[in-house]
Amino acid sequence: MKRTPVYFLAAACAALLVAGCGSSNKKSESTQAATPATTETAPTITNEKPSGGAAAESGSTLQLSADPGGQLKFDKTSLTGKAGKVTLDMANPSSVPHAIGVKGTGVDKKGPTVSQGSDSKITVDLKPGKYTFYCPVDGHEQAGMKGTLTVK
Ligand SMILES: [Cu+2]
Repeated sequence: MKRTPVYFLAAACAALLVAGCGSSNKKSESTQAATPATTETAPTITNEKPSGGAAAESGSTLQLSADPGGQLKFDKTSLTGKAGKVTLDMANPSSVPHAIGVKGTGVDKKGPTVSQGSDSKITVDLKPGKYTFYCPVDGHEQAGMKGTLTVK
């Protein structure tokens, strides 16, 4: 009577392990084979959603940074983005306050001036063309804190 439960448990465990392994393997294999991806292979590369509805979802973010050494420049002098909603996210690791702005082709938007350790962000709706991104803090753009944003 004492040993029966042990044998029973051991046998039950072994059976479960074998059965569990075997059946789950077979199951996942047959599931994958039986249901090939039918919806993800459609050629939808150029299908842009009409402007309006889901613009926020299709927006892109461009990241840049102010010069960490305190010079009046960004870490990039050119950026490339996709037409639509574009967010510029400028990190400011410098002890000099900076901000991010975009202007050109009817656009003129400035982000908040932020101090060290913060990000200045703006989101603009851009058409294809060339824009200027710059720091709107007095004198910074003139000192060279700017670059070209090309939108395609
Ligand atoms: Cu600046």
